[in-house]
Amino acid sequence: HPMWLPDEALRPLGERRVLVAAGIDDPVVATVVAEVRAATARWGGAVTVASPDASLTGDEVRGHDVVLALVPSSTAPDEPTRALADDVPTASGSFGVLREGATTTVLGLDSPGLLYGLHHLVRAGAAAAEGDTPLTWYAPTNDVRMLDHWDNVDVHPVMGQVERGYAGGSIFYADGRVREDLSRVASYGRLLGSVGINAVAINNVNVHRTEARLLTDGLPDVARIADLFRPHGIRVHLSVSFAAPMTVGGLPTSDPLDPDVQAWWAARVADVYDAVPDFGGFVVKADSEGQPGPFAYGRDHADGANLLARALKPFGGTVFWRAFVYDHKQDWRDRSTDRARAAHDHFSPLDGRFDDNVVLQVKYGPTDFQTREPVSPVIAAMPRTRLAVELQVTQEYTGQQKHAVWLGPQWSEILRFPLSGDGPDGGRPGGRTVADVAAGTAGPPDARRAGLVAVSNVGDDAFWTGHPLAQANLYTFARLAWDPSADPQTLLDEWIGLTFPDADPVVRETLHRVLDDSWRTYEDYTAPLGVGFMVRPGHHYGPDVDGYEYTPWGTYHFADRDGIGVDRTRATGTGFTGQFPAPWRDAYEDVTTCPDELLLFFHHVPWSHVLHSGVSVAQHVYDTHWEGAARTVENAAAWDAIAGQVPADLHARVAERLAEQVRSAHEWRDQLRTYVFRHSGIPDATGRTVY
Ligand code: GCW
Repeated sequence: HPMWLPDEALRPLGERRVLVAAGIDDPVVATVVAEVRAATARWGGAVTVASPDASLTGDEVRGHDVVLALVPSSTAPDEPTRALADDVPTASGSFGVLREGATTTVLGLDSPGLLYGLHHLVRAGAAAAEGDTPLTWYAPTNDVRMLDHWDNVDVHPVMGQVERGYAGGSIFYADGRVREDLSRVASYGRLLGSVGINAVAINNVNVHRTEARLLTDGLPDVARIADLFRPHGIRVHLSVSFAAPMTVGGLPTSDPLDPDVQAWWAARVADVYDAVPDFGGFVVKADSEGQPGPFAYGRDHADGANLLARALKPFGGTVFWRAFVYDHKQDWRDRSTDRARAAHDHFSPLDGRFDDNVVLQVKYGPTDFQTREPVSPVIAAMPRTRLAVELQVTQEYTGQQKHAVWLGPQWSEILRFPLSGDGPDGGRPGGRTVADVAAGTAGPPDARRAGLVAVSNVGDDAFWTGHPLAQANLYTFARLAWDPSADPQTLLDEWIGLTFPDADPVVRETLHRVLDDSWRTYEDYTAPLGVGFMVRPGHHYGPDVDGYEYTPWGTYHFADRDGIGVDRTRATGTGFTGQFPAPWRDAYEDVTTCPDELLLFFHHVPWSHVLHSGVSVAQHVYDTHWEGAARTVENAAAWDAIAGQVPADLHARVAERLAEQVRSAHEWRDQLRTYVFRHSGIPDATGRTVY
């Protein structure tokens, strides 16, 4: 399945006379030429490839409908150069678009910029050939636009081939090694390049035995994978184990301050760059969920990250060091330990100690990719650290690609969240948002930029993502990584337009209807009011209200006959609210100003507590679960009604998943409503069935 690049989506471009004036020996330019060649061959247009040095006359340019050129090649005192203004952006990947007379000109600042400019035209479709527009520049907000794969080389006995993967096996690995046939990887690279992704990590952050050897014996295969991503402007990264000097290298220690350990990493990195000259760097999960780390040697995470950063520095590589560090073996009887506090407790004292080629990779929330969490206070606490925000495109806690849950609104809300502002009703204009911190624009002007990282939802499934509609999540993430201020609805529209280019308007309406509010619908029938983890332990699918209540994982809701929720206040609870900057530390502290949707994350309240919405906590659960489950039935019916208007295999796959969503949503509905009734004794005021 071609996802958002079916042949038809390239038709408006393929029907034109296109001139590409750029050096074809650049692999990304070669991709641009190949795209244009294929599209024009298919749709009847024509392509001319000119040397970048050829000074083109105005007539030569005007003889084409579309001109694709690099900025440096356009400095001759002729068109299209005279349009070049001073305000050319500097970020790699930037491009300008101009339309005069019958010619649309795309100027790439560099070869990725040319590729992104090409796909800008593809997205615009026929509209790209209408009217005159002055030169307009487009620059990515984030330098880092990355996807992490949690793919294992070996099939893991519990987690399988892809940890938290809901789309079949890995596109990289099969039968315990890197696949011979990597054609899916080539297609994937093309798709990602078309939406501006520029970095991929190809193995799980939980690094097991075989995977640790990608760094050594596996390098020729890593190089094969890098060769397939390079033409799309994407650099390959590896997740590495902090204990590799011992487990792979045979040293007696992995102490980051040990000179032999430092020399070992320096030598490994040199080998990696021999094999992959444009290697991106490492991703590291250390001292987390059993992964080794610097704590074993009494060192901190700055020592650990800088060890790897210094090895990578001479080659221009980056360390993505994850802040997902907490005690996963806590005692549920101990009410003072709060998992939500852990990342801030560990990392905020280290601000300013990380080398400039370290990016601290912070999950958006303080616990773990739940449907609803506050933003992580770590994001506000590290002004002297490059920081990337990590999202989860793979739907571990949001329906596992069985439920249609489009996460664009969730991500947009997180990215727009004002870390400093006037209060819960909205930020002060000019206040720093999560997106500003990730982009690096909140810091000093010379601050090194970072961006967004997400866990990919792709596997070897025919539709790539298991649920075909989950492709919209991958698309939306990539486009938000380019521009976090983009309206998610517009991005969904783009995705629909590209993926279903010939569809009847009713198809577009149906897709919007099923997806627009799907995140809130999912929230409605699953975990209420910011409480999380009411899922089946282990695989995390389906309801289990008390499943995690007496486990070591630090994920409790403390429901009893009187009430529910976690007291994280400074006054009487764990003090987590104190990790937030003003005004949030006070807004969250006070039950009267805490937003409803986060109430149970911050407070333990009686079942009868009345929300801002005017209903009690108990009644809120009764209502939202009933209504959320009912909406899944309406969505399934709406989808049935467009049978025959989208490809049959795709229609069938979505229909099968929507049916499972209906079943599962009713299971959630009935368990949650019944749980609340049995614990609180409060009846549902509407008299609907509780069991
Ligand atoms: O959400 C949790 C997952 C783990 C994952 C971990 C992490 C890769 O349940 O499967 O491990 O987060 O982000 O490291």
